[in-house]
Amino acid sequence: MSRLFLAVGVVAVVSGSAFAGAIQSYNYDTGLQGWGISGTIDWMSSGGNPDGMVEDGYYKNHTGYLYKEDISTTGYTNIAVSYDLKTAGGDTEMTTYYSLDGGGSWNTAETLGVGDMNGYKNTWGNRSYSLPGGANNNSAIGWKFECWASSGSTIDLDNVVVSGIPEPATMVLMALGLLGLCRRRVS
Ligand SMILES: [Ca+2]
Repeated sequence: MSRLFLAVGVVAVVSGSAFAGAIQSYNYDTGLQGWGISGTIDWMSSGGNPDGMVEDGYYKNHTGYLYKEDISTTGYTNIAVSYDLKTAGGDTEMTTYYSLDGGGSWNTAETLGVGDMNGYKNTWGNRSYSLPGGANNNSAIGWKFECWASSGSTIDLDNVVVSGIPEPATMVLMALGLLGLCRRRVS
């Protein structure tokens, strides 16, 4: 048994440090990459960080939505979403939502008021949000941006990344594989 615990420990440490990273990445360089839009949001072929991006607003003074409801985190835990944000012009506001059931119900992740959004005026910044445990190993994660930009103002979004680390069950399977190798060597 000691070999099993050793193997589990080694794999867990290696997985947690070396294999954490992007599960899905969306740079919008050549299109929406499966994301849906409604309201005043449009895909733009330039102006992003870099290249293509998604933009809300500009002389529209209404609300736009950018959303995806079928992001899979199967096999991963510690799920987080990060994205690049830039604003321009006057007042803007944005609320982000996550879904654990393919868009059936939405939960507020963050609400960014005018003051928060002004911190991203005319320069790209990055924000990230950690999802709750229900997002682990889930084939139907949803993420939604709700953007409001006053007339003549814009909200730019780029580089949405869903990240995580391999779930424990995956690590244990890898450890059992190592244990099997140890036994073959002994016998
Ligand atoms: Ca881009």
